[in-house]
Amino acid sequence: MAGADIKKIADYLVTAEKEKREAKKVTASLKPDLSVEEAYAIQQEIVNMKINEGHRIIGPKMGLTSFAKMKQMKVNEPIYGYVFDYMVINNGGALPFHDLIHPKVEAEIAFVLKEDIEGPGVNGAQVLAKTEYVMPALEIIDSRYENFDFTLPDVIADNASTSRVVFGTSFKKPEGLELDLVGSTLSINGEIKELGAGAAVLGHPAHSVALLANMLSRKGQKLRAGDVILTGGITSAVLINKGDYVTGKFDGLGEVSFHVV
Ligand code: OOG
Ligand code: MG
Repeated sequence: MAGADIKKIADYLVTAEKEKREAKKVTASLKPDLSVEEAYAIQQEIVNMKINEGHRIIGPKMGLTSFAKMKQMKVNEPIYGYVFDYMVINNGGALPFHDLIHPKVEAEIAFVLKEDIEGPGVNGAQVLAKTEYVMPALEIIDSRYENFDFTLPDVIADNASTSRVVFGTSFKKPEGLELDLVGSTLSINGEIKELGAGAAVLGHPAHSVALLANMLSRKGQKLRAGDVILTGGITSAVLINKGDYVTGKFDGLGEVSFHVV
């Protein structure tokens, strides 16, 4: 795929994000035979554009890590994208609905690394040994595509639907925690909409970070000390609306909330 075409599709997706409107998926007409490799090249171009605009990466994120989502998408490997500083909303803070297209929320566990992690061959135990702390998070995904209707390459090109994130303000050392057994509920206006356990994420959220390190190693990249990593939704994503109060509760890790205004 020519550099000019990669740039054109990256522009198309960044414009949809900025103009807060749905776009037709890339494989609908712009590039019907888009490959996973080409999709990551488009994602990289989007990342470069954001960095050139002065935004800073806070860390990579994993997506489609739950067996339910992988089955739904008919894929057997998760995807990754990048979270930027402008996407972070304070715990208990406000999410302006008009900033987004058709946002959904999902409960996740985030890792903060104290050491670099370089694949291949990384496992969950090695990840835990290099983790400074873990914290609860709510990720707000906002696919730029109509009705969240996309193929695997489409969603990779769209930076894995990454849009906003709220991190909890209680940090826990991973030692002694059983993150696979951490139960989590996702409530909107006091009503539980989704629930699950950490094991929904590839059996254990640390496996997600390990797989991310191994996937990045194929490109000669690694995870870095200080990276804040979203490991993927424990729950399915739920549509949110103006006026909603959203709360995620995580056994032993604390609570995260925000208000859609
Ligand atoms: C892709 C993003 C998925 C997750 O945690 O699984 C994701 C999507 O479903 O739009 O962030
Ligand atoms: Mg997610």
